Amino acid sequence: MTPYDPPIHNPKEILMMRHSLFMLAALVALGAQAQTTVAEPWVRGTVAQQMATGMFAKITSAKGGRLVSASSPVAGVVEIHEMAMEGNTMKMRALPAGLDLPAGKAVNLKPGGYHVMLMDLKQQLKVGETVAVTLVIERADKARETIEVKAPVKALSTPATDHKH
Ligand SMILES: [Cu+2]
Repeated sequence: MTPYDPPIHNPKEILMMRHSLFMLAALVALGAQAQTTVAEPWVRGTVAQQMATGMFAKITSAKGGRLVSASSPVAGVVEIHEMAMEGNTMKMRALPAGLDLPAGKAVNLKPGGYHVMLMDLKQQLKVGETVAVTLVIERADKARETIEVKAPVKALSTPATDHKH
C-alpha cells in the first residue's frame, strides 16, 4: 500500500480530456455561427443632433428563427421596426415579438421596410465610419445566437433627394 491514493487520471489522460473538451467547444461554436448569416450590413448616416437612424442588412437563418433584439454602443435604445401603412400614411412601428426569419430565406432589412432602429444616438454617425451592432437571434430550437456585425455608415441617396446642380 502506498501512503497516498493513486491519481485517477495520469497527466496524459488529462491532456486528452482537455483536448476533447476543447474540440467539443469549438464544434458548438461552429454550429452556432453557421445558423444565421448577416450580409451587406450598413447604417444610414446622420446629421448633427439627429437622434435616430436605421441599420439594414440581409439576414438568413439556415433553420429558421427570430431576430428578437439588438444593441449597439452608439445607441441608448435599439428596437426591431417595420414600416406599415396606417390609413394613407406609412408609419414605422416596433415589432415586440421580433422579426420572423423563415428557414433558409433571406430577409431583407431596407429603407422603407424592416430595419433595426438605433435611437437615443450618442454621437453623429458619419459616412465612412463603422458601427458595431449586436444582433440576438432566437432559433427555432429556442437556443439564442449572438451575432456581432460591423456595419459601415453610408449616405442614403435616392433620386428624389440627391439632385446635384
Ligand atoms: Cu424605425
